[in-house]
Amino acid sequence: MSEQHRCDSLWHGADVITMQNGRYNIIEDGAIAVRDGNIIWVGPLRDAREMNAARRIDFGGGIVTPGLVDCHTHLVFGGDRSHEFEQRLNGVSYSDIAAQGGGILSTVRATRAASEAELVSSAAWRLQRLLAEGVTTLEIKSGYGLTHDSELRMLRAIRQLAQQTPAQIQSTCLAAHATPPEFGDNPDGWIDLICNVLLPQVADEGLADAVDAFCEHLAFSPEQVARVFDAAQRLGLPVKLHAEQLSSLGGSALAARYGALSADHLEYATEHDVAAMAASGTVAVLLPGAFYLLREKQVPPVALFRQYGVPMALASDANPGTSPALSLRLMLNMGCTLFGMTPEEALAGVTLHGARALGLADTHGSLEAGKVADFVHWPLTRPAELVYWLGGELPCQVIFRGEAIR
Ligand code: DI6
Ligand code: FE
Repeated sequence: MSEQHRCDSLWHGADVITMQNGRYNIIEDGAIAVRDGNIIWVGPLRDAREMNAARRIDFGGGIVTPGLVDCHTHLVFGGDRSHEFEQRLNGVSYSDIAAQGGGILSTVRATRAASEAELVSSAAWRLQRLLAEGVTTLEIKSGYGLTHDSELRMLRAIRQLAQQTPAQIQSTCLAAHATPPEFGDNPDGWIDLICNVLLPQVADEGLADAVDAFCEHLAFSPEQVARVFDAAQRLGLPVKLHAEQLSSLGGSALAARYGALSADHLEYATEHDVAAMAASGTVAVLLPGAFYLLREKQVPPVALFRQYGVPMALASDANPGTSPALSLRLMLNMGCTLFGMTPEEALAGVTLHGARALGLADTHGSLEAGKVADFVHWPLTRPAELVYWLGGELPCQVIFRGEAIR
């Protein structure tokens, strides 16, 4: 028996949906060999006879997918905004709520008032809901602190969640999310502080894996975003951008010029934006939760992304204002029903392309030799069922780094 056939565990007895190259690539009656938390072999069980496995685990039917990836969340925040949701449905307008100090600034106040431990424990509850549905990798952004200290506190809370949770958690600094009230008439002053003080410290302490900004009329201009991206680039941090959510400002083409990992939302992206993203390999992250909650009408240009070969990811955008989403599986359904993605594209969007939007595609997002052994067993017969069932809990067994964790 050669060394290359020795493994810690051989998981078998289910159809394996590998998602290699973003396609289902179904291996009927497949098997996955794991050593030291990594996949060393995937194939039909009948070809695994020579495997010298310390443990063999029989799933007894069903399908196995890669662990799901939620590549865009704002899970860490203080308070919630269910009262504003109710107010809006009782006829109070967004602008009235904002004029009363509500909206994003109400979350900023609650986040500033929370300790790091409180931020961790309130986010942990939401995190558990996502993980219970088979998420093994996710990203969490800062952006509700909007002071030097409270942005750092959010990022430290994210790192703490990463340490205490059996999941891969990436941290993104989104200090350029909104202008803090203290900088009301001087947004450029906040951008200066981000570029010259905050980001250097964030990089120094290793608190973020990427830098994000919100490019929109009600947030920051492409010129302001470019300054943040220049600073990130000097510090060796990859960038991503909230772009073209409510209007077309050319943010996604700007992101592409900086080789961004992803541009996110994109309802108003033009063909020029899409071509630029294709040329730079920037992933289009689609966020149907915010589209749904804001009752938007313009859908992202899915046909253009297909035509230009721009990979599409799907994410929850979990945040207290525009997407209080605790289910990535619901986003799969919405991506198809609202945006016209196919179930195969949607599943690629929460596996391989989601991993790519985090710069993790070499190690995550598909079931292939050399990648981490993160996978999920579902009592289903076809992968489209993951997209098809609307809500309800689907039982699943989650394997993280080769160990069953739920
Ligand atoms: N996009 C959004 O939709 C929000 N932030 C962002 O970057 C809204 C965040 C909020 O309202 O709390
Ligand atoms: Fe967002």
